[in-house]
Amino acid sequence: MWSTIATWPFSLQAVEKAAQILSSGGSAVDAAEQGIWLVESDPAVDSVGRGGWLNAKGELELDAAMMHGDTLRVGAVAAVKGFEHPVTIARAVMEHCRHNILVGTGAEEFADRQGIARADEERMILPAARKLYEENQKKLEQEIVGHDTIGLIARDYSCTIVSATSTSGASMKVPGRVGDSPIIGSGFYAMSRAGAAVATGMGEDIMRTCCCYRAVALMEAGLSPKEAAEKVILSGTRAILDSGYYCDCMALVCMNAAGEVGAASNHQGFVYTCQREGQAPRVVEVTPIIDIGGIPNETKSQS
Ligand code: SD4
Repeated sequence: MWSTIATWPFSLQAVEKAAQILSSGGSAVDAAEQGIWLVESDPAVDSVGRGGWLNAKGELELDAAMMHGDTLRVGAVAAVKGFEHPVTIARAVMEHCRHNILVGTGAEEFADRQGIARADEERMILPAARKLYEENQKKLEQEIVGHDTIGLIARDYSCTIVSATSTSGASMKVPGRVGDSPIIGSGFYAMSRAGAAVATGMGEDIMRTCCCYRAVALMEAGLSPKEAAEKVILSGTRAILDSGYYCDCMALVCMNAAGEVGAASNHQGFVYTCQREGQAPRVVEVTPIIDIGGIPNETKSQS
């Protein structure tokens, strides 16, 4: 049975594309990559690829990753500039590089050697992102909002599970900042015999709690995708709050080895999309397992 799940309502187009590929016998790798392409190119999605949030220097730096659940091979790129499809560079790292993660110019030069096309700044940085950047410069750090990732999991007819991510990361981030999305075990993980997970939310907190590997380990131990996601989000949020710091948004979507899916969030408004063999695509709003919404943020740590 094929199955796919992804983060946020804007992932519906990606899930539908992935479903089309999976249902016609395509691979989970192709489904994840080509699904994510649509979101990376969509100018209406302001947190992924083209049109994404800018960093503190007004540049568009992108993070992406892919993991193959049969081979445990990983490809990830961080702080990449001038490419419309960082997920394709991540796939190329996974398939053709002896390393797991490449950053900045090293990733860009690797992409050139792989024949992946560059995109010029005019296409990638859109007027709305520039305008927001100007407005954000007048704001205090704690007033700046904006980050979201497409994380997508696909399972094909061969029972291979692949996870992949793509994001422009946190708006006004320090140049060179790497979020969770290209970090193995934090922003993504896949092991076909156990399941897969992808995360969205504030990368610094997701990395502190290694959300995705923990969720896959819990599914391997027999928890359902929903139970695993809820346990990880609840315990991670509590651990950060108990340490005396503000905990930012974190959400997870999970798939087990059988292709069943589930999700959890620590805030209102998290939505995922999914589709599996024999079913129509669904858009699902997640009831938070713990809600950080009402928690004051004066303890928030920034540097
Ligand atoms: C990051 N986790 O770079 C990403 C952004 C995100 O919802 O997913 N926000 O921190």
